[in-house]
Amino acid sequence: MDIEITLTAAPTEEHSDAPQNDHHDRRGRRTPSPVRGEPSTLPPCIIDIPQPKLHRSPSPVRAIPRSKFPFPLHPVHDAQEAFRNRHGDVLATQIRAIFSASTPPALNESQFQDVTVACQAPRYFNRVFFHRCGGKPGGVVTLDGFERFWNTLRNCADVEEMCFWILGGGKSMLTEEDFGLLIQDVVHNHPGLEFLKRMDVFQLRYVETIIARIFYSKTRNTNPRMSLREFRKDRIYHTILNLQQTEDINASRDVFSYKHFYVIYCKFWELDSDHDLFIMEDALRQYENGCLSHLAVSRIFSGAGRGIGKFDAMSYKEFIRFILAVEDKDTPQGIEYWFRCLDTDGDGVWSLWELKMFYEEQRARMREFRMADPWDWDDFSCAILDLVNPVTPGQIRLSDLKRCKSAGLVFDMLFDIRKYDLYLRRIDPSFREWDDMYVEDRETKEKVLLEYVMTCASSGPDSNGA
Ligand SMILES: [Ca+2]
Repeated sequence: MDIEITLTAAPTEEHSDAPQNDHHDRRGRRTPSPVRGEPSTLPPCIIDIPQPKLHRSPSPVRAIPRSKFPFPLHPVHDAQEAFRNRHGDVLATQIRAIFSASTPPALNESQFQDVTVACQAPRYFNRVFFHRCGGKPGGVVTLDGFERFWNTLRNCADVEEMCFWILGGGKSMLTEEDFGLLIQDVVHNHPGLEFLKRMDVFQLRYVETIIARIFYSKTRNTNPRMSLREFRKDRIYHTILNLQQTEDINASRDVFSYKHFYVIYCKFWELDSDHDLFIMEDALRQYENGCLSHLAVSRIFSGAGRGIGKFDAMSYKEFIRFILAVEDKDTPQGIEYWFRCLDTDGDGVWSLWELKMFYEEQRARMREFRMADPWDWDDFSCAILDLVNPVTPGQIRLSDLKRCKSAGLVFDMLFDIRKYDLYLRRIDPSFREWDDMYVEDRETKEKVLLEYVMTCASSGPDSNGA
């Protein structure tokens, strides 16, 4: 997932996900689509399709044995069968040969890579695999140690499930700690991260950032544990596998991007003035020149965004979740984060009185910054309801926001004055020409980002993170 950080006063593309056929006037009001009458769904089928005739089988009906589950846990197919066969004699012979080539027949972490590769696990699973087989730092793994752990993997359906079990050491759910050795292996051995070798503190922050991003991106991110289903859906195995195929870790725009990490950490470092790795509420109000309303920041510190208890100081890990949510409000994770923040009574519904509370502060700030004439509440509430089009009139639910495709704009209209101002500028024809110079060319945007990183590098934290 890309992190959209606004680097300069230049507008960005943060609302590029807005619906293509929805057009809004200067106040965000929806205006008719230029494609008039375009249906939102497929037309009803009017072709008379002949129904297939049912044929009774002459053979007697056989009773189908009842299963313990309504459906098989794993679909049986050729690839699965092939994988299980590989767990058998062929692989066992290959692994024994690797161990017997060493005298005594035990492998250190580096030598164990041959075993990891033979088992089809990605290269960067080596350290955690070595550890699961009984290997200590600087120690060795014996064939017995390997076989003891390997036998617990025999029922895995495929290599993805095998890697899940290696990470958790046999647990059915993964925690953030389970990813520690895996990410350390990447940090210590990826050629693209050679420059981090003597920067212990940055290594720690980088590992922390990646793990926080992995768990933020998962389906149910308020649950601190990850299921096999989530592991598969988020394609974590594939992300790790891709790492060994690219030397430039910034070439990928996934959770391992060092560029993203640096921007996130520099933003935190700017606000954490005493560098104790905690940010107070007053400091977070300064984020991006105070773009967020005080009420929104207060709700963040109430823990509402993540469904946790109130906290007085925001940790670096908490800040990562915040910045991902605020810079990419249109993702499912961002929508859920801000929906909970604005649902002040926690009843799962945005009532109009809750929205009014947020808009009153936003409106006062718009006047303070001399932005375009702010609407009065009646016009504003109509515009919001028009944008979201909730199933129940006057009540906005999470499902309404996810469906409407304009959630990011709705959030900006309610509490993010910086992005709302950028939106208003972008839809104003007098700003178009200037806007096009900065945002239409993706390469230009990348350049701006790199310049920002370089600026941060020259004035930001040193290699000790202080
Ligand atoms: Ca509510």
